[in-house]
Formats: sequence, structure tokens, C-alpha cells
Amino acid sequence: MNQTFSFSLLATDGKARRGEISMPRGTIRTPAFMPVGTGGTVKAMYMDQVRGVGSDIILGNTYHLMLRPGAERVARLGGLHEFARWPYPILTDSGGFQVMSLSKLRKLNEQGVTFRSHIDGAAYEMSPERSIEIQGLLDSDIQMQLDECTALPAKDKEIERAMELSLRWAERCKTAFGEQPGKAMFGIVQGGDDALLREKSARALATMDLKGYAVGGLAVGEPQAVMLEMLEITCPELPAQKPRYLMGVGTPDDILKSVARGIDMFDCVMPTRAGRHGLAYTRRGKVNLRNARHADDHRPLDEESDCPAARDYSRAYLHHLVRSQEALGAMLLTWNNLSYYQSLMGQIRDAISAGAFEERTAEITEGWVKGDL
Ligand code: PRF
Repeated sequence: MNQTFSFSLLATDGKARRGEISMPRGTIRTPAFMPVGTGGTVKAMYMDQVRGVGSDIILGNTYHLMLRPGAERVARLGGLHEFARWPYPILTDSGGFQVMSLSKLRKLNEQGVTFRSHIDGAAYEMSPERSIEIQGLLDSDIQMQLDECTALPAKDKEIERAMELSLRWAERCKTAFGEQPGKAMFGIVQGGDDALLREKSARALATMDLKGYAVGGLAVGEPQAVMLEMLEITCPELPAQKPRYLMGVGTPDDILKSVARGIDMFDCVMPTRAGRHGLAYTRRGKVNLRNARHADDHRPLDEESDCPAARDYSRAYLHHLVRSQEALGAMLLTWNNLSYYQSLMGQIRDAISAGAFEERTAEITEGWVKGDL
């Protein structure tokens, strides 16, 4: 295994890229989907299953783990990989986004953010330096800069202020992170739905020569067309030889369209959260298992899947589990959904390698609208 962090582009098809990130804890095949493991667990999944469906990396959250059980405690217990029994790469989000969406009484200034915990109201401070320190205590492999994500719609001045602040915080995070050859710190492009601000943000970050770049501030209330337009503006400004991560995105359709515009990495709560709410992703679109039409349906979700959750249980049983709020319902549907997402990523990677990304995308998309198997 590589002792240093490196990214190699293996193939391109149009703007779509097939690549590989190598680092001491493993290799990440891109385009990659990172299951969300907010509080040291991918909810309702064993780590063996997370790995088994084809995940190369998972995401953890600075914000949640600093509040509970605490970053210093995780460090004393051997770091997040040991604590959660996931020995492969982990990317951690920096906390800024979660502070803004979850905490109470938050205040943001040049120095950083102060906020109260959504769990017990305790007061916390987080500067760019403290965010990197926490991510180091967790022993995160890919760390994110602290940034400010503006919810859309927003005033131009507000978007610009947050983007400029995020650039200054990127510099401070870069300094705090220093030289760590086996790890990476990614910068985050902001700039809302403003083409010029996006360009400015991406260009400024590109000159900082970071090991990877995220596109933040999207999928925050704007139409998909706006998100895609921002990717078309942003991606060409980022260095081709570095990985590009679209934060918090998205649906299978968002993923296909973002890969087509040059994105390499994704994370989203969609497959895990939907699974806990009775919704299954399949080759033939979404299936809501709460629906009464499944009550007597002996067919599995997808007999051709290699995931036992999709293949070995009847829709009638899954419907029963969901209606009875059984834990196993959430477990099986989350397993099915992550398996679907990772098989989609595998198909995307194979299609790019074969120079058939556009054709495969059309076939995959057709499958969803054909409806139930
Ligand atoms: N910044 C950070 N995390 C994020 C986002 C962001 O803009 C988003 C926006 N989709 C999701 N997660 N740090």
C-alpha cells in the first residue's frame, strides 16, 4: 500500500473521469460514493456490510464526534478507525456545515464559529485550526477545511462574504495541517449560484496546491440545473490531476450528471436515511415499502442483485418490517440501498474505462422509469 497520498487518472470519457486515490489505509476507486457514518457508525449497518457492498471510504463528522463522545476521547481510544472497527480510509467533514444546520445560538466571525450543542446546550468554539486539530485526533485520512456554506437563495454580498472567508480559512487550515504525506486536506469551493464567485473561489484554491478539492454550497435549495451549471463553471478551474468531491450529493441522477461534469467523489445521507424510512433504491427506480400494494407480494426487491437484502427477502416481509417499525426493516433497506449505490458507482467506473459512459447512463436512466421489476 502507498505510504503517501496520491491520485492517478486511469481513463477519461468526455469530462467523466475514472481514477484511483492511493493512501496508507487503502485505495479509493473513483468515481466513489462515501457512505455517511456521522457518529462513528453507518446507521443500521455492520462495517463488514459497508465494506461488502464495495465501499472504499466512509465519511465521519467532526461536529458530531467532538460533541459526543469527544475528539480527545476517540484519540485515547486509538482513533476513529479502531473505535468504529473500520480500518480503511475515512474522510471527515470539518464541522462548519453541521454547526450551521444543527447547532443552536451560533455566531460566526473571522476567528471561527461559536455555538451550543444540539445535544445538551454546552458552549463550544471552533476555529479552522481547532477543526483540523479535531480531525487529527480522530486520525482522519482526508480532512476538510473549515468553510461557510451559504443556504440558497441568498444575497450576492452574503455569498461573496462567505466565499472570501472560506478562502482565508482554507489558508489557515493548510498551515494547521502542515505536511502529512499519507493524509490529505481538501479545500472547499464556495460562491453560491454566482458564476464569477465560483470561478474566483476555485482559482484561488487551485493556486494553494492542495491535495484535493471539494465543491461545497450546492444542493442547498437551488434547482438541479443551477447545481449542474455551477459544476460546469467550477470543474475546469480545478487542477485535472487532483480529485474533486461534490459534498452532500445526491440522488443517483445527480451523481450521473455530476460525474459527466468531472466530479470524482460523493457523499450523501440519501441511501441510508431513505432506508430507515422504508424507501428502497433499485435498478427500476424507487420502491416505497410502506405502500399497501406490497403486503402480499412474494417477489424480492431484485432477484438479480448480489445483495442478500435485495434478493432473499420478499417485498411482503420488508413491507411488514417497515410497517411494524422493526429494526431489521431499516437494516435490510439500508443494506439494499448502499448496495445499489455502490453497484451504480461500479457501473459508472466500468463505463468510463470502456469509453461508454454516455450510453451506459442512458440505459441506467431508462431502467428507473420502466418502473417495478
Ligand atoms: N461544506 C461542508 N460540508 C458540506 C457542504 C458544504 O458546503 C455541503 C453542501 N451540499 C454538504 N456538506 N463543509
